[in-house]
Amino acid sequence: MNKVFAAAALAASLIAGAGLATAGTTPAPPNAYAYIGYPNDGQVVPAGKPFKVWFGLRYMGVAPRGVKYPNTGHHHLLIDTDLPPMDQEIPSDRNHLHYGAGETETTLELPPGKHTLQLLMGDDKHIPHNPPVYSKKITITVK
Ligand SMILES: [Cu+2]
Repeated sequence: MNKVFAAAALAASLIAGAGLATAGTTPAPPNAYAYIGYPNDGQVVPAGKPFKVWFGLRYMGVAPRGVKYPNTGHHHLLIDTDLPPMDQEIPSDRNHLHYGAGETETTLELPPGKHTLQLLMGDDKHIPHNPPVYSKKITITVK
């Protein structure tokens, strides 16, 4: 086999492999994006008091879990954690909250200190879309 061709084939298979590992199979509009409408990045919220978190989403819709409808998904709020693997079901634990009823806001109470919040959309099976739709990670201080 021609060496150049072999190298190109290897590169192509590596790219295909990387593509598979970085997203689920449900398509999302390429311009869709999520954002946290409240609180703001760097905001200080009072301790011992629940606060609202607003989920923002553009160019995509919200549907409850289990509902497969084009260009929709449901919100997940990631607290004090990084993005999970993009080709697997989003974990469900105290750091990964699912809003499977189609909620677009929630009320949180967090212990004093710095915390990070980030939104990640999931499809009907809680798997991120392709391309994945997630917000910027913000940091807030509870005190
Ligand atoms: Cu979910």
